[in-house]
Amino acid sequence: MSQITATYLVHDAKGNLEKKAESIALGLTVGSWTDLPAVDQEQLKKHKGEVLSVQEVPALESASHLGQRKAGLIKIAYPAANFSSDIPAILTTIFGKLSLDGEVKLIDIELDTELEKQFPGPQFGIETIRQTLNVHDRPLLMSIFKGMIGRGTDLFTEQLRAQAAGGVDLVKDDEILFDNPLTPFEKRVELGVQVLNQEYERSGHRTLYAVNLSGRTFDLKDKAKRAVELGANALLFNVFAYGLDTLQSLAEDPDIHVPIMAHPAVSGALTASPLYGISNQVLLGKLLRLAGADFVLFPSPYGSVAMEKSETLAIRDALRSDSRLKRAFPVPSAGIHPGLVPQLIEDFGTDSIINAGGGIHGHPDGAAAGAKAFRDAIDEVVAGGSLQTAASKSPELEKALALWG
Ligand code: 1AE
Repeated sequence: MSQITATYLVHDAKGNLEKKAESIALGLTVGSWTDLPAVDQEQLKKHKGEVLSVQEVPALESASHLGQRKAGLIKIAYPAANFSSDIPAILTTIFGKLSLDGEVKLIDIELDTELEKQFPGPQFGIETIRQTLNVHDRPLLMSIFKGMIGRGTDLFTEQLRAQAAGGVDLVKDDEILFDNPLTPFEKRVELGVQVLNQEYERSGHRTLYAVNLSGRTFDLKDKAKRAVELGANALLFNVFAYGLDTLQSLAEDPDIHVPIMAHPAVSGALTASPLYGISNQVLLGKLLRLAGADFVLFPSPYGSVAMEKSETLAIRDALRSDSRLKRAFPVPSAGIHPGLVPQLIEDFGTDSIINAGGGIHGHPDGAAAGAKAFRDAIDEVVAGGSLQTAASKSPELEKALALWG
C-alpha cells in the first residue's frame, strides 16, 4: 500500500509522546479508532495513519517550559489512499492542522516509489544542464544582476555583457526585480538572447540567463511560454511567494521546456524556528526537487545570510541523492566571494553552483574581472591547487582576495 512517512520533532507539554503520536496519526486520518465498531475498523483500516516510531530526545532550551514538557521524534505513515497525488493534498494531510497545534516541526518526509512516480521532478537536472553548457568537471559559476531597480536597459545590457565576458555560466535576475517599465520582462528576455549570443560568437563560452518569472499566479504560464518563444533559456521563480504546486505546474508544462531556478525568498518564515514549521531539508531539498526545480538557491553556511551548515548539507543531499528523479543543482548563496571557493567546493563538491552578486559586481575592476577572479579560483582548486597559487597567476583574483580575504 503506497504511503508517505513524516517525521516530526514534537515538544509535548503533557509529557506523553506515545499518546501525542497516536492522536496525530488518527486525527489526520480516520479521526478515531478504538471506539469504532469492528466492521468500520475493517473498512477504514487502509486509511488509518500508523505510528512507526516514537523516540524521546532532549528538549530544546527554547521550547516552552510549561507542563511536563517532553520532546520526541515521531514518525507516522499516512496511506496514499487518503490524498490525491499533489503537494497541496500531501502537505494538508501531513502538516495541515498539525502545523497550528503547538511546538511541532516537520523534520523529514519519505515518499515510497509509487507515490514519488506521480511527480515530475526536475525537467533537466544536473547532467542535461552540464551538457547544454558543455561544462563537465567543475562547479558552475552564476552571477546576479545587482542595482537594477530604477535603472534601464542600458545598465542591464552592460552588466549582462560584463558578467558573460568574465566567464560565468549562468546569470540570474535579482529576485526583487519584477516586471517594470524600465526593464520590462519581455525586453529583458530579448536583450538576454541578443547579448549572450553575441558573447557566445565572440568567446565560444555559453551563458544562460534566468529571467525572473513574476506577476499574478494565473498569468505565469502565459508569461513563461512567451519568454520561451522569445528564446529564454532559464527561469528564476520565487516559488515560496506562490506555492510549490505552482512550480510543479510550470515544470510539467511541455511548452515551458527550460530549466527552473527556485529562489528561497519567503521560505525563512516557514523554516527558521527550531520548534515550528518545516525543515530546510524538506522544504528546500525534497519538496523543491519533487516539484521540479532544476536549481535550488539557499543561504550558504558562511556568507552574509547564513544557514546552519548541517542544514545546507541536508539540502545538498536531498537534491542530489539517488532517486528516479533527476538531480538538481544545489546553489549555496549570499555573500559569496572568491575567497570562499575552496570551502564551497569542499562542502558542496563539483556538482554545485557557486553564485555571487556583490562578490562579482563589487570587484575593484568591475564585473568581468569579478567573474574572472571566480573562474580562476575554481579552475585552480578543482585541479588540486590552492587559492594562493591561483592568485599568483591571476591579477583579478589577487585583487579580489585583497578586498574580501
Ligand atoms: C540566498 C539567495 C541569495 C541571493 O539571491 C542574492 O541576491 C545574493 O546576493 P549576494 O551574492 O549576497 O550579493
